[in-house]
Amino acid sequence: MLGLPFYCQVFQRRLDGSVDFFWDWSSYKEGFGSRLADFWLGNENIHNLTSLGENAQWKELVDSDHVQYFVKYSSFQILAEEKKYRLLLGGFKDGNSGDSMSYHNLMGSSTKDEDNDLNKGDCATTCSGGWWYKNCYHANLNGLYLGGGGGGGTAAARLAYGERALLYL
Ligand SMILES: [Ca+2]
Repeated sequence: MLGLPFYCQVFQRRLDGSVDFFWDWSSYKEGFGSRLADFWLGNENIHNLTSLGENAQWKELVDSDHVQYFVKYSSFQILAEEKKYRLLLGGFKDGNSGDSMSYHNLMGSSTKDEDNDLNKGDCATTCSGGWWYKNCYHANLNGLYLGGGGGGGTAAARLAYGERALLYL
């Protein structure tokens, strides 16, 4: 299980794969799933949270084969919808998983009905998620849920798969 202090603001959780994460733009905007189980808080909510919180940090816990990987970035903001919920990530600060998110910095969000990536194709559809895809990803925590058994290789590579994960401020 992934545990964390109660005062953290969780904006993504995937523990049991009970919730489908392959949704369209409006679903990623509003959020989906259950706070009691797996969910995405919603890009609009995350935008509001991170634009108010000047000290917002991206923190990530991933459980792969029952090994926990943690990574933290010094700051985290996503811009408004008219900026396509662009990701502004500060520097890699701490963690045992390697840096797989910096690759996604400055990208707009992409969903299966809105392609804002740099790939000739459509990463969100190819990779079955909604994310700040580039060409396409180093981390894909909203992609297909593999239940902690997928990935393999290095910790950073494991983060590219849908493992048990928590993203929080
Ligand atoms: Ca594209």
